[in-house]
Amino acid sequence: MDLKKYSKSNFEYAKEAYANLGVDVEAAIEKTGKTPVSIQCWQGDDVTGFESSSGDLTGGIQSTGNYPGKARNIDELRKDFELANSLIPGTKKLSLHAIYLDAGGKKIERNEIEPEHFKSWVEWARENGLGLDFNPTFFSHPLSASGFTLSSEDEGIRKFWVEHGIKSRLISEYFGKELGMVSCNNLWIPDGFKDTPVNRAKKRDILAKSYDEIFAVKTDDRYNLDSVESKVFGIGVESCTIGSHEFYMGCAMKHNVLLTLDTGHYHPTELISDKISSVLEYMKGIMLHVSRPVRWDSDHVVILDDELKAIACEIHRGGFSDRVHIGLDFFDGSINRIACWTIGARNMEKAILWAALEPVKMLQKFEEDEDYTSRLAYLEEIKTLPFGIVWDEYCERCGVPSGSDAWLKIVKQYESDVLSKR
Ligand code: RNT
Ligand code: ZN
Repeated sequence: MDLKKYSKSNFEYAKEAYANLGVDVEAAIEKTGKTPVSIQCWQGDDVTGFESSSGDLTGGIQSTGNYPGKARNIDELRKDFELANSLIPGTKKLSLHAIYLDAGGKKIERNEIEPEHFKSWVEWARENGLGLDFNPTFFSHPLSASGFTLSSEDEGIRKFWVEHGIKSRLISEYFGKELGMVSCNNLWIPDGFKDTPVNRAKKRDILAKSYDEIFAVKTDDRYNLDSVESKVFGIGVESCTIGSHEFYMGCAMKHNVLLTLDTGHYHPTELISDKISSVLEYMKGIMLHVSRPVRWDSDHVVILDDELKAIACEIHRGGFSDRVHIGLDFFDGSINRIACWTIGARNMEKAILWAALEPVKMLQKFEEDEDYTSRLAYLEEIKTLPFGIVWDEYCERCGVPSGSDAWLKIVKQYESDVLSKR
């Protein structure tokens, strides 16, 4: 798309079209630009990480494809992300996992990680105007090989992972303090059974005890917000996931932490968009892991589909922007990884803008009046409003290319100059 194709007068026309429905386009653009989107660092290297000796990806998750050019070290990952960052509009955070520590090649056990091992990330984030989020890594480790971490019956193993969980909370708090933007610390564990267990309760008791210990350490809510992530099943963990949705509903309530809703972690016909207002009725907040499951939790790149728009609309309609922390979670190794970041994150931004441009007041009034005919009529009509013109304007104001021709050219150039030489 040609950047100059849409003149100011086209934007004025789009503004008018929305204004006719009572929508303030300027306010929508401003709101979108201020809504943080947390982008997962692990898309850049297929969830490998940079521990001194990194092994296979385990825990029932998989990155498939071997597109050339994946980041092999911290420097490459940062350079790659900087490029993606320059192509994505809005306020952004980078979500780090513990395995992305910068320990100068020294072996640091997971239960020994400290803020100092992430100091260079903080400096880099500051230079790049990014916030940070954190994730303890409970997989890809010899002590997770049995399939159990925080729910392990081996007290030594369990304690090791409890310590890891506590350390991660302190690192997240450090991020928030340093960068002046709250950091979310997302706890996901792979624990579960391949085949039908006969003592689910015991494992869940152990897991609950582990969280009691992890959350007994207090952190400052202004800097760190913990979140717990459930899952329905993983590869090799098909019959029982210890940290199920119901388990974490209770856990999040008990410990007053956020609940992470990963869009790939439910049965295929369940909609995350419907869960948002339900969860927020009783809980203080949600962390989203926006992903795209294709037949399973496949973590495909997020596209601008109806459910993505519905998620953003639910946040906007409910006035939940301050309580829903939007994060992405996908990792596709079969196409250019910088393009994955760019496409997925731009789509999330598009959905946020789409939601901000919805004539919520008008639609909600129809519903209040039980005029469901008008509600449906307008929900359909707004699909053909000049959204693309507003999106282009938003991108331009953020100083990023508005069309895929422009950004793709830059990514392809980098691919031939840099990625193809790796
Ligand atoms: C796994 C969870 C988890 C991971 C990341 C890498 O199914 O979604 O969030 O994807 O921590
Ligand atoms: Zn996730």
